[in-house]
Amino acid sequence: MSTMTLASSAPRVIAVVCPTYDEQENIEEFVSAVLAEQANLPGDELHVVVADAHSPDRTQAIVQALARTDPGVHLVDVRERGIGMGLRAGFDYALDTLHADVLVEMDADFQHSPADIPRLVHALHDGADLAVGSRFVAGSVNRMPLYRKVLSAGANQLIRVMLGLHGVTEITTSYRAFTRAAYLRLDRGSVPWHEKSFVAVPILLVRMIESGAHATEISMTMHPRARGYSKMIYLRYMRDILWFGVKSCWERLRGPVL
Ligand SMILES: Nc1nc2c(ncn2[C@@H]2O[C@H](COP(=O)(O)OP(=O)(O)OP(=O)(O)O)[C@@H](O)[C@H]2O)c(=O)[nH]1
Ligand SMILES: [Mg+2]
Repeated sequence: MSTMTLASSAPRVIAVVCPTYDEQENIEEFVSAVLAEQANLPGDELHVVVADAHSPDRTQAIVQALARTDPGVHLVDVRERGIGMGLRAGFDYALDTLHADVLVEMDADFQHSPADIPRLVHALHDGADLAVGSRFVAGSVNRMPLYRKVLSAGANQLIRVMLGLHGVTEITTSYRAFTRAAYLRLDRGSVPWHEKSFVAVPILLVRMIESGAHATEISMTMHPRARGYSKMIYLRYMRDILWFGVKSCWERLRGPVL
């Protein structure tokens, strides 16, 4: 388990990394909702890193304008599409430029509630390497439509069984916090950042746990998207996640393939 023992006066730098593509309807309100959580994280220094895939809408212009007046706001212009590429570029920026102690990974469309950030971060301060927001633990509220609840419950259960993953109940939602050390310990070459479906999100979590991260889960509130449009391509994601599950299951039983 990593420790975050720093000089007592040094604030811990918390970087909330959110990948975006065409989020002009959400981004300004989202950034200020995240930064408002600074009030609930005394002793920490909160930053928001928007890792935008060169959106054709006004997302970048809005973030640039915010960054000009607020040193806690950062824009990373990610030239390649895919949520994985956004996450990787955002994490790199947070580590290299902000020297972040903690990385928080979340969506920028208010499906993940900024109000849950302090509990994710506190779980790390209490000793975990990795805190996972889960819709499947006591206290969680899931306001998604029924078909989405069924899909996510099915995908999570299937992957857990195929991988023999017992420590966590939530693999697919991109709402987590982890220490700098846990991220650096991960074999980053084993995460398919370039995949255009969202499969990098579950695989990142699995690889982090495989690399020895001590994980804990916290309850979360999940909302349906209220503004903007979804970039999720369900069939592709389901195909990729199933393939990952089958490959991992095979490797567990027979040794590495492909
Ligand atoms: N950098 C980057 N971010 C992306 C890309 N595609 C989606 N995102 C962001 O990733 C987050 C999740 O994408 P969503 O479209 O909300 O996917 P979802 O939450 O599974 O689907 P909905 O429930 O319908 O919203 C959002 O913040 C998006 O703006 C991409 O290609 N690159
Ligand atoms: Mg969404």
